[in-house]
Amino acid sequence: MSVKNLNVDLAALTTDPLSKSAFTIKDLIDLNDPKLSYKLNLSVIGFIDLNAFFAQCEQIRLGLDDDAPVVCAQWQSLIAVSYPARKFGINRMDTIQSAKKKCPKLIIAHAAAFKKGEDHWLYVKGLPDQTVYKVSLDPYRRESRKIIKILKEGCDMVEKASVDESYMDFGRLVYLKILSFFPFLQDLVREHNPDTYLPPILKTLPESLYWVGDIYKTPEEDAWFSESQAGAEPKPVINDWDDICLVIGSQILYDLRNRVFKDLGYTTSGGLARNKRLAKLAGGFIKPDMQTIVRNKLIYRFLNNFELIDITGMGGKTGDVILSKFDVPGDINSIKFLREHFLLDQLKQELPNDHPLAERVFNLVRGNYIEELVLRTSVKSMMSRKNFLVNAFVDNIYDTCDWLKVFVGDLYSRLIELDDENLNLSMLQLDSDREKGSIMRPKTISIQLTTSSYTKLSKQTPIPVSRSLEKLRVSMTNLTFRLLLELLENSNVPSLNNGKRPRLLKVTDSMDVLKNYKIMPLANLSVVISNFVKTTDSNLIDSYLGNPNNKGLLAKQDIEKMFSEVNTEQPKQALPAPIEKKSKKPDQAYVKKLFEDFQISENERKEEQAQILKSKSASPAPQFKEDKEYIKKLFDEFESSNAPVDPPRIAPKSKPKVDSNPPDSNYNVLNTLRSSSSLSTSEESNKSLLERLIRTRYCDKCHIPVEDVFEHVDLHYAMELSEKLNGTSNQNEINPKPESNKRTSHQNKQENPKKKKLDKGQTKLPF
Ligand code: DCP
Ligand code: CA
Repeated sequence: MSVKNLNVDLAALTTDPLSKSAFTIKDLIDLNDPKLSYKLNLSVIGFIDLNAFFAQCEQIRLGLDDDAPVVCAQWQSLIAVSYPARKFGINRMDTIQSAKKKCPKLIIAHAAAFKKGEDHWLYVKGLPDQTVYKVSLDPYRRESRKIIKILKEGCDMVEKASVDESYMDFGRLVYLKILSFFPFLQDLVREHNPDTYLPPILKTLPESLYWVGDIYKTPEEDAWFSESQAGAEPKPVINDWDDICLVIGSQILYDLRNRVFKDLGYTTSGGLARNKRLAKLAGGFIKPDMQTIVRNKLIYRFLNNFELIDITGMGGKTGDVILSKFDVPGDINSIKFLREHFLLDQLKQELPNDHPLAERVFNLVRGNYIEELVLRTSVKSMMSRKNFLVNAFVDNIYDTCDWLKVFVGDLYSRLIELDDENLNLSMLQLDSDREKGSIMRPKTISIQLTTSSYTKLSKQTPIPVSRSLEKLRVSMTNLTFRLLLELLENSNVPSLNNGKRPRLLKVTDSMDVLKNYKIMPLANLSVVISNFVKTTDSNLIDSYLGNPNNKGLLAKQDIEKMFSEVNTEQPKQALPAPIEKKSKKPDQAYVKKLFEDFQISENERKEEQAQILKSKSASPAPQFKEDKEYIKKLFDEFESSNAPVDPPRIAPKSKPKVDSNPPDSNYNVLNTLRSSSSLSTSEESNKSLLERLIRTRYCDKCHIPVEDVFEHVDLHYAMELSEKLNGTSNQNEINPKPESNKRTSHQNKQENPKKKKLDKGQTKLPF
């Protein structure tokens, strides 16, 4: 049901009561218990997804009409495409140029950005210069927070699943409403005979009970529509109390979506079903500005619109392995096939080492996979990073410090957001186990950098825990500067600091001196805060190493002061952590693992990209369709440079912890291998590949668009290495799989009805 064009059908519901209800008094009462309400047959879980979220944010910020073709850009790439723009065949794989060709009147709103040296973001007129700006997602996170606040005001259990997606457990709301619609249920609840069955539903239901949204229908309901009532909407039949719970849920869901629209102007798509996975599939079923409801009796039929790989968690290698392992024929619906041909024991037999996966598949294909709502995600780390363009590598201390300031500003905004989330959660979502007013603070800060010759270096130090975010910001700024200088001083990369000792820098040094203080060009730089600890009002240690009165931001001229602080002796606890010694000799097993990691992730990504590219070339203006899993993965990668992330997924174990020791201990395996002479030719070629990638974001070796250029070049190194170690070429394996092997969802089923069977072992890795 659209929030823009309200057209609610108030006609009485069509009922066909079962002679005996399938639900007991206990089932009903359990709806009122948040610890149980998500896993019942009467459960009512809502899902809300913002339509073209970043593009909508920009449309509203700029005061544009709803039908304006707006896109949100990050440099030359599109990160969100409004629905009016999608009508021109524009999608996220377009560049600004290709999108403009499709729609000359396209409105391009570039995301906000931090300017080098500034600790706050702003909107730049036109397209910002990538060499001096770093994109900020803060405006979208702010809007996201406002939306979540509205949802939490209307519902006691809200899980924020991503920047624009939320799950809600409507258990309590439904329980209260059902008792008020049907007062006789109150007596039954009071009598408390939990195992007694509920009476059959009434033939005539209260007038104020009506469906809101698009109800997924039975074949009979659909037939009724096409044969006898052409032109009129069929009335989905209500049989039992679970249907009534969903009717009530559909009203609640609509009400929440409507509040978001009325208060903030955003349209959303909603889904309603008895668990999270189903609700999410329902939410994506009709977009934009609609909601889809899946009744329990329709779950199998509804699921048959999707393929296994459409379900969250089954999109990558896991889904492919299952399809191949169970010989799912390419031309048969995979969910239906698995449901009809395999019982749990058979699935377990085929997956002897992974019974939990067997159970998951068993339940997923039956729409019976139950997950609790996650109300608070524990943050592990946050990273702020910038990849520098090849012609604008940072090569002096002054500029490096300017970027560090940007990163600290970025992390600071995200810490504010984190506090906001934690404090709001404590206030709105009452839970006896939860500590009130608890906030999270990082205990460790590190800087990480990659030089233009691919050497990765990092150094970390503890951060004094402070409740005041202002103090924390000043600490973070001081510490990153100090870490940088220590890293330069102790670096085993001879040219990193041009052989000079940074500590020779003096307070009195002018900006010119700092600017002229050349270091080896940096290809990327990041600041990571980690080791978050939960802290409350009572147990805060408000220690601060700097001047307690210094609340202000650090202006450019403060850099001198920082150098002065850096030059003073550091307290003991700020010394770097001990280094993990690493053998200089490449460890084959390790490299194998490293390569497998690359292979898995890259293959998944390339398959998806190739599929999208192919569908683009097959039809000049294809109906917009994106694989949510793939997009989420891209988004995660995107977030790795902009939002809280886990440590980078490339060779995490090999990350040099602190690079202040003798040369042999500090390089990661890839770097060690790269520096071996046998790879020097390919190193050259990969360097020029990197330059091309940075310019074009398109790999002319693999013929695919590339998001993370450094990671992609690493893949090529790993490929060459694997070839060298094994004496075989892996080129075939990294090429995207033929499209015919990829399954399609309901949205593009008609475009690609023919599905081929996966070859057994196709996902096998080259080692
Ligand atoms: N996002 C991004 N980069 C990506 C994917 C997403 O920056 N590769 C951002 C922009 C999106 C937002 O995340 O607006 C939400 O992502 P969705 O996948 O939900 O996509 P949209 O909201 O843009 O579109 P839809 O209406 O299809 O949900
Ligand atoms: Ca969305």
